[in-house]
Amino acid sequence: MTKLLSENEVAGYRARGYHFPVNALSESEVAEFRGKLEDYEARTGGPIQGEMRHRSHVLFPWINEMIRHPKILDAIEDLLGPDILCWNTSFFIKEPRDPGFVSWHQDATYWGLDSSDVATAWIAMSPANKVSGCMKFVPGTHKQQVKHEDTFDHNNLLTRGQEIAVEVDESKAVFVELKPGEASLRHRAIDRESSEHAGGHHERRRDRLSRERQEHERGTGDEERSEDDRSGTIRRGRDR
Ligand SMILES: O=C(O)CCC(=O)C(=O)O
Repeated sequence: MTKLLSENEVAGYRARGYHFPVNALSESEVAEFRGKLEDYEARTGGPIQGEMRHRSHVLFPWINEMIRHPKILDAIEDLLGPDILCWNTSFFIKEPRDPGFVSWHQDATYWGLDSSDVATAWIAMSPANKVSGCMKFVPGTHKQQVKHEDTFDHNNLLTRGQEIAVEVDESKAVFVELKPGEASLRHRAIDRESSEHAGGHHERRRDRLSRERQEHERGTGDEERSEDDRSGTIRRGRDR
């Protein structure tokens, strides 16, 4: 029996490689979490930067609280089972008129995790839509891992500008539009990208995502992965 998602939603996730929207945080919870991010940014004099954007559940108590939110855990349990470890958390924030974008990529190619029991919960803390540069997914692409190259484009929000080196059928792409408090769940190998914020008077796109994996999953010794392993935290179930 599932805890939050319906059997159909779980089947859809397995077939397409993603599911959204999940009604995760209430309006007051989003307002509280946003307030905490904005307090931090006001104290430090600008948008959250650099190392603070990653593995942030070990840096900010409120993010540690957010990754343990029962709705997120229930949805992840429906996909991965009861032993859940949060392996990493990141912010991908887009400011209006900022040229930052995310190229077409699959996380699975450079994470160095050896199992597909890994899902990402992406939680919108402000509207994620075509204007603010929401993500796009290509359904079904999680079934095949493809070759990537590093572009080092300095506007690319990925560390090395990793990009899929074969053609992506963009005509099939689905815009992942979310309201504040909603989440998307996605498989680690889904093809995805997100464009720059279109600017104008629209507010910045804020979000936070956490990478979840089943505790029994073992790695391949990749260097980026071992840094994340050191900050992994059990959220539900047991460390087997
Ligand atoms: O938030 C985005 O726009 C993209 C995030 C992403 O692709 C990632 O986490 O790898």
